[in-house]
Amino acid sequence: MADVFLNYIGGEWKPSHTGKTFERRNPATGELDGVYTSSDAQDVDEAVAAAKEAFTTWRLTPAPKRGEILFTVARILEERKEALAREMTAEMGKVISEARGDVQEAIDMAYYMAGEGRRMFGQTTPSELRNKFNMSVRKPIGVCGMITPWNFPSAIPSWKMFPALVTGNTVVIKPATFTPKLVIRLVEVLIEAGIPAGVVNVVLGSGSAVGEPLLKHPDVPVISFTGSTETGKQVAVTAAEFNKRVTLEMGGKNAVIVMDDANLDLAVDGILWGAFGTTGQRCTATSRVIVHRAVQAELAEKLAARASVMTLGDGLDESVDVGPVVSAGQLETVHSYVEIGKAEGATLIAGGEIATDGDLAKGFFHQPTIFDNVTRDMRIANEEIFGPVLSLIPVDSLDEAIDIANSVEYGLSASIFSQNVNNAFRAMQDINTGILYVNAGTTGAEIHLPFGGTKGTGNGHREAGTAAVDFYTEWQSIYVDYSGKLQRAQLDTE
Ligand code: UN1
Repeated sequence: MADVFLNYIGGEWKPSHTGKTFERRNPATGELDGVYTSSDAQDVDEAVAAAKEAFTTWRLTPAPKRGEILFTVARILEERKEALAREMTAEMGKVISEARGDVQEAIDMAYYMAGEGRRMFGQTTPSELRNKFNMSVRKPIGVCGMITPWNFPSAIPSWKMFPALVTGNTVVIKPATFTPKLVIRLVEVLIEAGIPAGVVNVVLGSGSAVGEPLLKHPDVPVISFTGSTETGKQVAVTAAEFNKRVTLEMGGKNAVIVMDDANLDLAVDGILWGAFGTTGQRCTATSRVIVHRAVQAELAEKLAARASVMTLGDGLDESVDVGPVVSAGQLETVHSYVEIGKAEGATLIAGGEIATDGDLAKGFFHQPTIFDNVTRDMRIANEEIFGPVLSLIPVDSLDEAIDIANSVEYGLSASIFSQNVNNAFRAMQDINTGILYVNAGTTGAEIHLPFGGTKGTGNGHREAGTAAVDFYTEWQSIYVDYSGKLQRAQLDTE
């Protein structure tokens, strides 16, 4: 089993009892990238039991000490950043510069949550009675089940694990089957940094064989899920049956508004980065450009010119702009939307084809694609594509632009390019998304602010920043009466 990556349960690397494996191939080259043990409910039971046992001591480990382990995690990740980034590119395809950014996001989160070990602020309040002391403290909840996606293989697992750990919870994580390696690497770093046995457990395998039993396990009171809206809604329904606390980060259909007074060259930079970074496979990707008619033609021309010369290829080559999509299935989905856009009558102004020249034929490459003259009711203007396809929707006013920006079922990220401060503040006030940018694209969230979305994107929770600390803790309000007599609140007041 030497070449098979294993589960990590109760402080030991071990194969699943199923004896089965699954493999992952590099989406740029088709080469074998890793073989993984393929688990099921029995492995989940074992991992949850280990996490439950470890919770009894980890919850009492002083929070600053837990934070120090995360500080060490950050230091090790810094040393290993380049190696991890290279493994990430080989595993899921994003270009190497962006893979470095993904690891950096985990480093940032480790430092942030390390500091949280010395904060975890609660409240003290006055009492309405004399000789009585009131306070609220944060308590860990227990075993947290985490189901993570493949598009940010270091960042998103770190957003979930580090706040859960610093606040005293234990973890069972099921990484996406496309990116188990990067989560294993993260756990190796946690082990080196001194995380005790059982505090973090990894179970590898599919959503149905591992994710579902984890979701339904009675000893897992917390579930954190990032993935599609379709699956997320089912997660919410199941979690509700078991009265679990659940955070959902789901789809996006993020819009950039370009007003007639925008700095167009800046808008072009922001849009291309937002639309084609990570090959469009971000929840926060720019997939709609809502453009004022006065600048539509000029913007379309500039975008098409730049998109058409972007270099496709293996992301390990520093000169490559756009890597592959993650899988054959994803390539098919992306391309089906190109056909849908054409059939709906949108004007194709860049790309549109699956790319198969030379070595590209070995991987899953799709040309950066732009449609112009898209209307608000078209499917390509409403459905999440999760690939390098961008739609330009012309409008006559800011009111119309904001109305269209808000008209989709999702509410993750949006942006406005305008040099008019009044337009910017109108957008900030009236756009209904969890994240909003002014004069930047729709991607680039930093880990110290809440991350998440409104409407179909989420369920009201946020990840990152202090919002994550809220999610992974339960409040306990404590009243200490040192008067030596019965004092009845609301009755014995002065
Ligand atoms: C995601 O797309 O799921 O803001 C996460 C961004 C990144 C995180 C994206 N920092 O685009």
